[in-house]
Amino acid sequence: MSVIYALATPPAKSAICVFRVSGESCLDLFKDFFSSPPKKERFFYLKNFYYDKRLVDRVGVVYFKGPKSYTGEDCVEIYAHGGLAVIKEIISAFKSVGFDEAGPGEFTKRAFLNDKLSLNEAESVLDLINASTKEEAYMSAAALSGRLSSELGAFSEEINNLRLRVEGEIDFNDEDEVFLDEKLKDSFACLVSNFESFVSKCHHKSNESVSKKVVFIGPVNSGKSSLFNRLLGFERAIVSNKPGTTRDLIDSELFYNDLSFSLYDTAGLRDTSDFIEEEGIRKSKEEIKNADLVVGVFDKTSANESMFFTSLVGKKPYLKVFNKTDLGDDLVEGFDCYLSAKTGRGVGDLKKRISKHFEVNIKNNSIYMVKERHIDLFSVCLNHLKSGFDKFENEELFELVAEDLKISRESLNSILGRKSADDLLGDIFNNFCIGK
Ligand SMILES: Nc1nc2c(ncn2[C@@H]2O[C@H](COP(=O)(O)OP(=O)(O)OP(=O)(O)O)[C@@H](O)[C@H]2O)c(=O)[nH]1
Ligand SMILES: [Mg+2]
Repeated sequence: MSVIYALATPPAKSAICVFRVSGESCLDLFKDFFSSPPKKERFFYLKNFYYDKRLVDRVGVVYFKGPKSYTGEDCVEIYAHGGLAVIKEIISAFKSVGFDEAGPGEFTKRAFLNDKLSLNEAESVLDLINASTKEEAYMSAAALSGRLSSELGAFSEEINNLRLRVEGEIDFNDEDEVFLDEKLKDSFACLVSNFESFVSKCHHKSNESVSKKVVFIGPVNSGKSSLFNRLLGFERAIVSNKPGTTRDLIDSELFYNDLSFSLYDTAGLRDTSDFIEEEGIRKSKEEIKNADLVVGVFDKTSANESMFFTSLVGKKPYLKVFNKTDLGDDLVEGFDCYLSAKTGRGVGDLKKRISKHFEVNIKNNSIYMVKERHIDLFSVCLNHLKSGFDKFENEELFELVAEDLKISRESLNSILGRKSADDLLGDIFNNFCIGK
């Protein structure tokens, strides 16, 4: 396999950037960059990195000799200063000696192919990176730690043992003696119930809960940008008493109650002849389609427009907010929240409502985060275990029982990645980021 490299940290200015390199004997190619390449494994060196005989940076280097590395191959990690020019020069240096840029998930794919991770563990790496709540992170870490794989492996073994015992019964029945082994029946029943309770400990994150996009809409001057800033806790969007201040989409991340949301401030909607503002309004309407939750912001003067916005939002989840309560005007009925972006009063209630909307219903006994693919295979396994047990109890052909057990076991082995088709691996690893 070729030697691959990737920037494992974001391609942005930062204190430190990390590069990973993997491939058999890749260390040999580092002699071009260092006056003396690192020799000792797993030791943090501080060395001058040269490209074209010029000093690029003084970097940290760690060498992992395969198979004791993430990918199972020889690996080198470089910790450089996170300047864009430094990043660019290191990439040029790597290319000059023939390193290939890694594709999405290629490091983890190699780790899987070299038996460093099972397939489901490799998938958990992505879940851990994408976890946006504390609970999701803990469940993904539990799945990645190997505990899920060993539970699955134990079930796979148990099913196999049971199948061997059932096959033994087939020979026995050949002698025309129908005799149901009660111990075997108990083991079978126990396996079905244990597997059922194991499945209940696995949590599947549906795609809807991955994105948490909250879009603020409303008439001009209602205080959308003020509320957006108040929620973020800093002045991100420009606020002014001039209607039509916001003309483009502005987004920012908000962390609240272990959840993170993307908030979008939009241009207020009104009839306008200004081309730029019109474009902003078009984007605001477009953004409603992409939203997971829409927050309509109104004040006393625009409250009567709320019906029009309700029709615009259609079936999307929608919270209607009445802003500027500090002005002391009479409150208009029919809103979900009454608040003042200026003083902050009532804003906590809005935050709670937003976070409640996205709360993932994680069952109390959930331990592992799993993929839809796993849930589908769990149900194949469970259905065949149950139908095998029914056949066994009804003394149907034991060959059919053995076949059910065989399919059950195969479905668990597919989760672990034992005998995986190439196209399945392609689907899984293409969702990864470069550098993982
Ligand atoms: N008294 C009071 N004034 C507010 C409040 N929220 C916003 N304002 C004022 O209302 C005006 C408009 O605020 P913005 O936040 O720019 O309103 P917007 O909805 O983003 O306006 P556009 O971007 O033009 O659509 C500004 O003068 C704000 O200071 C509030 O809670 N109380
Ligand atoms: Mg605005």
